Amino acid sequence: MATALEKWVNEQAELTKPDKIYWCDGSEEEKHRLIETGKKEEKINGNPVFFQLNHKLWPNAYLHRSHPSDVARTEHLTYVCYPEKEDAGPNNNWMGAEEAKAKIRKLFDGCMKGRTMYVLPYLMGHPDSPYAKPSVQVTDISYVAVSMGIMTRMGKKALERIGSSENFGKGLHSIGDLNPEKRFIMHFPRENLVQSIGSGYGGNALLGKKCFSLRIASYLGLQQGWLAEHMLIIGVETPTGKIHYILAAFPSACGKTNLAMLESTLPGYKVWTLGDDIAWINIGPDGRLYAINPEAGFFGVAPGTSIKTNPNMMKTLKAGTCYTTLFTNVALNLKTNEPWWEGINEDTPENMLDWQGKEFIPAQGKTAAHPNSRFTVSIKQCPTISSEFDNPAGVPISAIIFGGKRTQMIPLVSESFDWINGVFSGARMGSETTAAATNKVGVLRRDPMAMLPFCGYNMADYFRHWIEFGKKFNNPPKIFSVNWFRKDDNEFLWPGFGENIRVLKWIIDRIEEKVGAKETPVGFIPDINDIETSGLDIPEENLKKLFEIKKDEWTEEINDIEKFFSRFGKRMPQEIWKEFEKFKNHLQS
Ligand code: OXD
Ligand code: MN
Repeated sequence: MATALEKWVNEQAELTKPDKIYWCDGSEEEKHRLIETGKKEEKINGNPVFFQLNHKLWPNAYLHRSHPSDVARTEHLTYVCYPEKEDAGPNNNWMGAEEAKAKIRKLFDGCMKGRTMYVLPYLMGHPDSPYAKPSVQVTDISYVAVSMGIMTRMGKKALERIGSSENFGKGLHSIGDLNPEKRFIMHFPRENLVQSIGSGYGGNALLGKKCFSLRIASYLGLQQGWLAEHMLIIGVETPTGKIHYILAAFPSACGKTNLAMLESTLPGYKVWTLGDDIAWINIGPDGRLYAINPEAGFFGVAPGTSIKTNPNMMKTLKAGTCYTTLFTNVALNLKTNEPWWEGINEDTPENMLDWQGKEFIPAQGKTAAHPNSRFTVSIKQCPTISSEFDNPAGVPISAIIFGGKRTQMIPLVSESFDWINGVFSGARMGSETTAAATNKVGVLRRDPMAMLPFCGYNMADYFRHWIEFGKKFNNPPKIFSVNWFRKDDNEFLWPGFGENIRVLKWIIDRIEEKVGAKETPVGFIPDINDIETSGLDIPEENLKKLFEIKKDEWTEEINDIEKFFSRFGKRMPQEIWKEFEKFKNHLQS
């Protein structure tokens, strides 16, 4: 008798009518075969799905060019579908579950005719982890099948974990005809189901990532008492050899990947990488918080990545002797057949194709690589991978950091007074938008805990969940806020990148109770003498400016926070409003 999984896959095939069905095992040998198919048989916008890059310099690396209208997450076409609109909240686009299904069903009907349906059984999390979740995605494009093979643990172990159970994540994906008018990313959290059509872009199409591991998982976390967060996970080793595990939430394309594999400029400090995008946080058997990275790879932003800004990522990208690496929408150096993007090095090669495969003419003033061009690469290639990466229990958490891209006002680092004040500092977070989504770039928007585009339910309930969750575990981690991006006279005040270890050091000194701090309305801030600046050429005046809190600058911010919180009406927890009042009075007094 067919299992629930086989039955579900057959139903998807009956609807989409592929010519062939192929069950993926996730092996490297299979990736090579799928890449050959993508090179020879499948087309996107008239182009083959993959181009081989210079394997001497970039082992196992391939280039993919997406449809020019399909280069980033499309938040306006992303829906969370519950029977009641209130359950999706003002933070989500909502469509009634039945209406959504009827609408999208028509688009899926026969959409795989002439194509292969790839069946991808995968696990988010280590196969032996009690926190791991099995899922299956079907898709009709080799690029998504190969990418999911890099980003998840795919194959036999996932099938074993699903067995005859009905309890697995379900994802139906097709690139459809790539027409943005017929593009929808629909989530049905109560059914553990995602249906996505019309896009091959990472966040819209690799359903294990944002769709399942954040939107659906955040809802599962609400039901089951855990958190799914848009956070990197690192272990920071101090000169004594002690390792503190830290989580950090930043909006998309704000440097999470760089921080996740930071090359320390302070002797004796070292950062170990566990994840660069998503953390699932559970209460462990000893009552402490533990985090796992459900993913197995990085889907990072290429522009700006270089030996100077992120040497460990450059090593990761070139280490692909065992695993496949993909580049999406970067430029191509025709002389050397290498990938290229703005910021990779100082020179712009002469003979290049831009991200769309057209001759690159610098005088036209456009970038050669798309600003949201990406790499997809296995975490196993990362030279700083933590020895705990495969620990099924996860790592115990000492601190949580919230950060946004703010050119004004927000201090380099501050520490919340307690858990609830920390939840408030995450809830009031704002950040300037980036090219990771198709919205306008550089506009300030409130992005609580960097989860605005990813929380799969009403964020008022999400804040309440954070508050309630905080009452259930021992040794609550301290909560910090950081901002690497503050400017004065249009110049960044802080050097960032590897120098951010100095901020991590202060955070650890606070955890280890080695230094005091000054109380301000936004939390405790360092005495500037407690920030280690040896070997760093930064004027004291700039350090002071990094921590300046000017009352008049905050009026607009306070109003904006109040306006944002008010959108949640009565559902907003009173505890958050109480923190807001304290914060406002403190800033205005
Ligand atoms: C991502 C994103 O791809 O946040 O990680 O957009
Ligand atoms: Mn992300």
